[in-house]
Amino acid sequence: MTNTSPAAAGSFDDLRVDGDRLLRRLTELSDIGSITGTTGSSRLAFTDADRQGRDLVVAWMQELGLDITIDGIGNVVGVWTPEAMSPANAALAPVMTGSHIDTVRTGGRYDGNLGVLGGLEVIETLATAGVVPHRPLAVAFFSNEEGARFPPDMMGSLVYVGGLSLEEAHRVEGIDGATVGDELARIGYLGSAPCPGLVPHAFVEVHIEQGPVLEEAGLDIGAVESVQGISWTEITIEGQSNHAGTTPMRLRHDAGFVAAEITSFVRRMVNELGDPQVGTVGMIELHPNLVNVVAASAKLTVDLRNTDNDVLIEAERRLETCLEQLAESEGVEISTRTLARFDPVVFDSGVVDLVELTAKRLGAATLRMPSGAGHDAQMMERVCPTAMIFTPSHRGISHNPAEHTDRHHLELGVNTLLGVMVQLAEI
Ligand code: HGY
Ligand code: MN
Ligand code: MN
Repeated sequence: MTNTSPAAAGSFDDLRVDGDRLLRRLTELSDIGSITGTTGSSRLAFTDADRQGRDLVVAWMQELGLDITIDGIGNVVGVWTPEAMSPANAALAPVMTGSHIDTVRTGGRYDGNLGVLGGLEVIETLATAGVVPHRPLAVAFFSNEEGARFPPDMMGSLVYVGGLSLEEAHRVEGIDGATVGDELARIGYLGSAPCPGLVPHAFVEVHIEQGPVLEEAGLDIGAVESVQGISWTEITIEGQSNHAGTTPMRLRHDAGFVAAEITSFVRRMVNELGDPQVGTVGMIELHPNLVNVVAASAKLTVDLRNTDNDVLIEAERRLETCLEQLAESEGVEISTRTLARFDPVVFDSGVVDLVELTAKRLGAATLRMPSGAGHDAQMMERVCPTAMIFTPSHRGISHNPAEHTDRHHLELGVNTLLGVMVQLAEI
């Protein structure tokens, strides 16, 4: 999409979202699954807390009179078609925004929630002002963006764009042994709307940066150009449980030691490859996990990311070599399972331009930048022109209940979203 005309820019220049209403909704949503003493929440995908969050946002969509659909992976889309819109325009594909409302176990108030509630806020602001865009607007929340309970991440939006079959997604077993299909049915969000879903005219997502770049540079808005590649691997190590006191070191097949070696290897390898390569061992489980037993087995996860897919592939190769060497030297069996693998994604330059232009018109200091985190927008880019709007994260903290973005930047991000959506509707 290259002919992004700023012509419509003047039509909403003086329109601003209602910051009080936005913050009120963000607070009310984060009170569900709230983490005591913090502003954060824990709403892992398809848990009861996720269901409660869904019910709340669906109720807000109903209050706005949106046409709501729920699909087979639980994605929820609300479409706003003002009565005053001409039938011809009402029949056009909508400009869509959205994000996710599931969280990690140590979730913050804004990750994902800002993108969904910001979309509601844009629609309510336009409806209240009597502004009729050139085409319908839609706001979605996609299921299981985090992938922390049921991998991969961005599962809902991946199914929405046809990148994963509904059957395959339903069969995914979570870290607690439940399956996606059973949990969706249990919480009442196994919808009937078809997957792949409605293809929007364009998609734009506002999200906190979740990193330190904007705040450290004293900037206000990120015009996100790309998302880095993501590689998640689950590693299972089968050793031999033995007595911690009587077993000489030369006779040990210690799965716990091997897990620790892999963890330190990942850090060394990432340092050798240098920025922007990142690597994380976020989960380690030992069995039987007892003080006086050499660990029989271990399961751990490795999250590798890079903007350059060739370097990411090199990192994966080095990890594989490390596992082969450890299996040999420690006499253990090592098996791996890919939990997620997404190549880097480049967003539509025309939409990125529009984000940058609109934010600048609102007085923001902007930066064109990549995203370190995965987002639903990276899946939507497969089917329509897409980009993202970043707001700064205080001290770059996220996936942490202390996650914070100040009100000024929350409003600036959602006002940018409003401008971009109205202009995209004109194109
Ligand atoms: O893992 C991610 O980047 C995102 O938070 N799902
Ligand atoms: Mn997110
Ligand atoms: Mn997240």
